[in-house]
Amino acid sequence: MLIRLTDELDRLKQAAAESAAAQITNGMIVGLGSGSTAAFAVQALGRRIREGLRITGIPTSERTAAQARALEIQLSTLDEHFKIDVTIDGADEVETGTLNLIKGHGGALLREKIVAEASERLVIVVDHTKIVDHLGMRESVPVEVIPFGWQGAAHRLKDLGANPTLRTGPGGEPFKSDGGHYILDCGFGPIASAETLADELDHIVGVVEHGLFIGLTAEVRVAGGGGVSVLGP
Ligand code: A5P
Repeated sequence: MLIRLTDELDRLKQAAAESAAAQITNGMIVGLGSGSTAAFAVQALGRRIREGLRITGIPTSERTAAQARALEIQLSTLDEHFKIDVTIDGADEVETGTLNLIKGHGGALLREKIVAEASERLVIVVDHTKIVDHLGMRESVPVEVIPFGWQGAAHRLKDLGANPTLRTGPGGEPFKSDGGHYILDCGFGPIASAETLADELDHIVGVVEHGLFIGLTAEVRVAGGGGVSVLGP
């Protein structure tokens, strides 16, 4: 039963991702997101490139860069292309109405946010289980911190009402992001004002970035039983 459920979710993720990849046209600079849903988009772009599409990709993680290289997608950096036409990425939660996001459960939130900020359009691809009325209802907020003195940042996060948990790897060691930072997963429960919380997180010393993506989303492609629907501002 569990396997069948996973298969169904994968089918939905793929449908959302492929519908976004179909929008990409020749010559575009494309931000390549991270996570299992974004990986379906990268796969679809690889297929379109074999059929003649020409794009330049800006990856949001080492893992996505490796996938893109294997698919022979031409890659570049923000040094060379500071402006990105479209980024296709996944999300952990999407708030209806605002289209604000929680991202970072895959650990790539810092590069994802940098690429999103540099993008003319951020297209989010999700299955319907990611849509929520209020951010924080189901998922914690990942907060990326400098390893030095991370416990101090954890105390400040507790003062804000979170219960920070240091993310660990398979052997129990602290998980390290591509930037060499730690991640504190912070359960806040339903967040009354994501803007206010984002501002508070921005002011904690030692916090590099957090997974609240506010006002960045241009479009969300949501796959459900009835097909892929598009949410816009
Ligand atoms: C990666 O750091 C994340 O922001 C992902 O985009 C997010 O966790 C969604 O991942 P899935 O598509 O695997 O659910």
